Amino acid sequence: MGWFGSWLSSWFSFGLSYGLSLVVGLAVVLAAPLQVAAEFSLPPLPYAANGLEPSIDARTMTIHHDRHHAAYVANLNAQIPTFPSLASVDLTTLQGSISNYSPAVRNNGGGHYNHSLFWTVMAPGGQGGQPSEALGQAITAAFGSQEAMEQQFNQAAASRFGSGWAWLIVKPDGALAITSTPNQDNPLMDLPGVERGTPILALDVWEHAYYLNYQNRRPDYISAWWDVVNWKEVNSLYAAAPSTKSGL
Ligand code: MN3
Repeated sequence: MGWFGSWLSSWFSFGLSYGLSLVVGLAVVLAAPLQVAAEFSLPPLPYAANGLEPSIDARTMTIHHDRHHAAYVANLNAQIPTFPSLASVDLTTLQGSISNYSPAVRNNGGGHYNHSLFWTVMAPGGQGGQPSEALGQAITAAFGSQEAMEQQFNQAAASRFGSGWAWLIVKPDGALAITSTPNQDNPLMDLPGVERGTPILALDVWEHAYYLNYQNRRPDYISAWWDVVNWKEVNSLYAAAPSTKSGL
């Protein structure tokens, strides 16, 4: 087979594979409406992947969102056939009844809720604003000062052994508290040992959240993270917390 034969044959195989992929693609598109839509979906990052630099680098954000968070969503949806009620429960409501479900729902449902909150309580440096007057007063009442609150939060984040989260929560009595949870648990979960409340600020201290840039220096990550806290969102979450709504 001369050059013309090779040329012809390569175009033929290209045409064949292209044609096949068109057929497969068309079949997927036609079949899609027949499938049950996935109940939970991955929210987009509310800023560019490099928007939180230098506190959190773009590669970490991309892997964290596109792979880790996406996996929690996919694995949670994979539990719907086992727990059909998942298809009609709101993600936040799910946390409060998590004890009714399997460890897979707890880990992946928690992971989906925690990360969905985490992305929103961060903003590019200089865009996060400041604690509102109401939140500032609640912080002073609970901790003595903003600085004291941050120190206590840092301590909770740094001392969480292994993987987990640090939280600023609004307790059922309306007061603020700092707590931490292991793995993908969170303060909304109806589990023994959880200090319960409405999360208004969250920090992921899993190694996947910082290891590429900070390696084992978790305290440096925590310290840099304060520069990208989205206080505007934290203020809204505080105002909307069930136990503070009556004070509005
Ligand atoms: Mn994470």
